[in-house]
Amino acid sequence: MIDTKRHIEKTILVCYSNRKDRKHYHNYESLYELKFLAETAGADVVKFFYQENDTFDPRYLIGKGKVIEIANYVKENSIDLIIFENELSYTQLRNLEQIIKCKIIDKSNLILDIFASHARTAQAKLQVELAQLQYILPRLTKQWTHLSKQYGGIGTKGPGETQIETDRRLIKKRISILKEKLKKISTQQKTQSERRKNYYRLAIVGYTNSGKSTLLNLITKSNVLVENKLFATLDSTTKTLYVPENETYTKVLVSDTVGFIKNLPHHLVESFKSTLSEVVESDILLNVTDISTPNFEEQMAVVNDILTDLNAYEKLIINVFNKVDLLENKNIIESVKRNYKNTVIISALKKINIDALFNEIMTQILILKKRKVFNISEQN
Ligand SMILES: Nc1nc2c(ncn2[C@@H]2O[C@H](COP(=O)(O)OP(=O)(O)OP(=O)(O)O)[C@@H](O)[C@H]2O)c(=O)[nH]1
Ligand SMILES: [Mg+2]
Repeated sequence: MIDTKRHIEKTILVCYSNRKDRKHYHNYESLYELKFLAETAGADVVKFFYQENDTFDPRYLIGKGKVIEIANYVKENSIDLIIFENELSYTQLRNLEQIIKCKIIDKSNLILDIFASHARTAQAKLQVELAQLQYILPRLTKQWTHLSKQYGGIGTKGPGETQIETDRRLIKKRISILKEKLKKISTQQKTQSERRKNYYRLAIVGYTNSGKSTLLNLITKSNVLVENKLFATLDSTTKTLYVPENETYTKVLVSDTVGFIKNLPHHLVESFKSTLSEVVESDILLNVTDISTPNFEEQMAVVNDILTDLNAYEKLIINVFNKVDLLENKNIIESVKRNYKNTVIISALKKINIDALFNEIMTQILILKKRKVFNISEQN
């Protein structure tokens, strides 16, 4: 029988941290998230390399000694793939590959790969292809093309096999075609969103794997894909929720959205802006955080930055702290209640405290209704 399973790549992870530069400071914990990402893409992670200092070596990013240490490890342990937490310039990549005889990719490349394999709808596929081409364009060299042909697996998927990337001109042309196509889809979506204007709209946002889709399924009795993987959801799905109010119901449209992550590649955020229009057009955001993660506050900061970038930070926000069933240190509950507004602490999986969430949604809708009445009377 033919073994159709793809060769699982034996992988090591490398993270460089600069103590003097906040933007390039990464703690050791970052490697665990990178490991989860790599495993989501099907890699077998066997070792971490972490280096922290005050000045980076522009030739390799990490120090030469570290490069040699990694090169020896790769040779002795038959490593197939190295993934860097940090973004590498073309020159650094080339210099590293001259010493370490192994395929090297960075986190942006890895995330693009995961997005490529999770994209289902035409829009998501176009968005991912656009982001991939924009990533490849400045890195396009003989060596890259050579690598993409030579290796299968992580870091070489997507438009890799075609001849496209051998020619910058063709890539640029393809980029403009993709942009045109995406523009058309986004015009169609605008018509759709006009129709939705009569309803209150709620968008579920948050860090990847925080439980957004689980929550959508629970509150709207739906069945969208839930997985213990990063970026299970790439497209926004919209479902209807009827929120009880006195004797009647208020119809609310609820959208699930793509999750966020630290250092999400810039091109990817740009390409996904039309998918994220759900966030921009919504009235209320359900900001879902996995409270059981030790670095949940760091994750919230990442989400806040992206919301600010989308101009969505001023919206009514309900801070939903999820996975309370996994939380060991219960003191954290009191501290989040103190530190954040409009807080609900739930478990979407174990259905804990969901009534409180509905109450909070209703409270926010009443605030919106009052605002609307106020705006109308102001205009008259
Ligand atoms: N223990 C526990 N697990 C949960 C809870 N909510 C979600 N999960 C699990 O967390 C994992 C991720 O859930 P999803 O709903 O797919 O998360 P998501 O935020 O939509 O993830 P992406 O779409 O990948 O960004 C799944 O394995 C869920 O079963 C919860 O309240 N408690
Ligand atoms: Mg999801």
